[in-house]
Amino acid sequence: LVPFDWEDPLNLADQLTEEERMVAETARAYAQEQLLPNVAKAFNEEAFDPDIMPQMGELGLLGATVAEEYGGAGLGYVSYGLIAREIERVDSGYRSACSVQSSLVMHPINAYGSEEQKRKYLPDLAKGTKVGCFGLTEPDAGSDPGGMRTNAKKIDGGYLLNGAKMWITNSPIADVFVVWAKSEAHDGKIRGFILEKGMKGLSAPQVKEKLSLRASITGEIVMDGVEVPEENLLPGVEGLKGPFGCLNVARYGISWGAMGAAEACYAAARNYQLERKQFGRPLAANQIPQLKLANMATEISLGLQASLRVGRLLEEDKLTPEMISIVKRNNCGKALEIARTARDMHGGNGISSEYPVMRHMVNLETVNTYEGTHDVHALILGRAITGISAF
Ligand code: TGC
Ligand code: FAD
Repeated sequence: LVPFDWEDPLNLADQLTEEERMVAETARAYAQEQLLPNVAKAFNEEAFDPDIMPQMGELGLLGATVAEEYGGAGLGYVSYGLIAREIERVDSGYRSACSVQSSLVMHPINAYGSEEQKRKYLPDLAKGTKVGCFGLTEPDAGSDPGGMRTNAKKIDGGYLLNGAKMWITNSPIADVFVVWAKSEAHDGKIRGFILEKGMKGLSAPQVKEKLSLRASITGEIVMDGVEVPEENLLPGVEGLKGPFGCLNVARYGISWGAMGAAEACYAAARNYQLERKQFGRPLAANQIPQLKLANMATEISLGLQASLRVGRLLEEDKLTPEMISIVKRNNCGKALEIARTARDMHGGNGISSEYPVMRHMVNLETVNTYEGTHDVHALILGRAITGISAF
């Protein structure tokens, strides 16, 4: 009989190719050796280390699925998911930085951009020497991005953008801004624009004092009559399917990432329960903790299997967005539950930043909300199941 591996109960590793295992090992070594030692300080001080993006770029962790001719690594979607899992095992904020750059900035330029745009922006974004952000959400348009107010007016040689985006990962340090706006010249349809740091009228103030995702930097995007040249319009898409196409890939990556955070909490809880003694024996000798650990191992291994299945379908181009809603919603919700349980299993120590569990727990509150809240994904599924839109 093959022995049971508590860290990989359903032997996921056996379902991966040699290349995928190597990608995961590279990402894991980087995350554990370079990110983990500094994360508690970064979280406590609400500081994002700017060296992280070039470090990830150097290892090929940014734009992993983008073709090598544009600076990407030309890998499959399962490799992309494995990278997200390893980075988020350390912190959801670091995975955020990585997935925004890869799925929400490089992906739209790669999928909807002109040849010139791809050659101009993708290589530096892949290296991490340029940082990108994605502006869809607004102060009054979150779950309903179709209600956005940001607009583009046609002017000679380009467009004039006015509006404000809110809760934008990486925006205060971004060089490249992929912004979605209603364009008067295109019958009011939503179009994507590439803005660059330094454009007149563009600013990105930081949102401070977040209680979640503190190792990630978040801000606004304020556009006060920003002149954007014609060649910075993304030519290949119009309508909400533009941003949603990017969200499909990002949400899929998050489904892996959330499981990475859950695995970190499960491992920490197991370790703590084995080491801590109360009533003269390890906590792990009691039935209730064993039940909790069994539930964690079950949810994590099922969640990872589901993400792997969706990743393979994505690679075969056989995917529907509802499948992504299933894994994004399930894995984020389950990870949050696991983090809360792991925090409880650490007793008083669980609230200290010496242990990772409370940091993961508060991070996962955001992960459960962004890229479509838990309930919004239920409604996407409900619409597909019943044929009736509840929005
Ligand atoms: P709806 O009528 O459903 O669709 C409008 C058009 O879009 C198309 N579409 C999709 N296309 C591709 N993929 C998908 N998943 C798509 N979903 C819809 C649809 O076919 C239609 O196309 P067309 O050609 O007919 O116009 O639109 P709706 O307004 O009813 O949408 C409802 C809803 C709830 C599904 C949608 O608005 C939604 O998903 N809301 C959640 C918003 C969200 O996820 N925001 C994320 C912001 S970015 C972010 O959070 C980044 S955090 C990153 C990090 O730090 O990691
Ligand atoms: P709302 O839409 O106002 O929702 C509030 C509550 O109402 C939720 O519980 C929701 O589920 C519920 N609700 C909404 N509509 C319905 C309905 N019809 N039926 C039932 N319940 C409903 N956005 C970007 O564009 N780019 C980014 O990089 C980005 N990064 C982020 C980083 C952080 C740290 C955070 C917190 C958010 C980020 N977001 C980003 C924004 C994120 O996507 C939104 O917060 C999210 O989509 C929810 O929108 P909202 O906050 O306006 O909440």
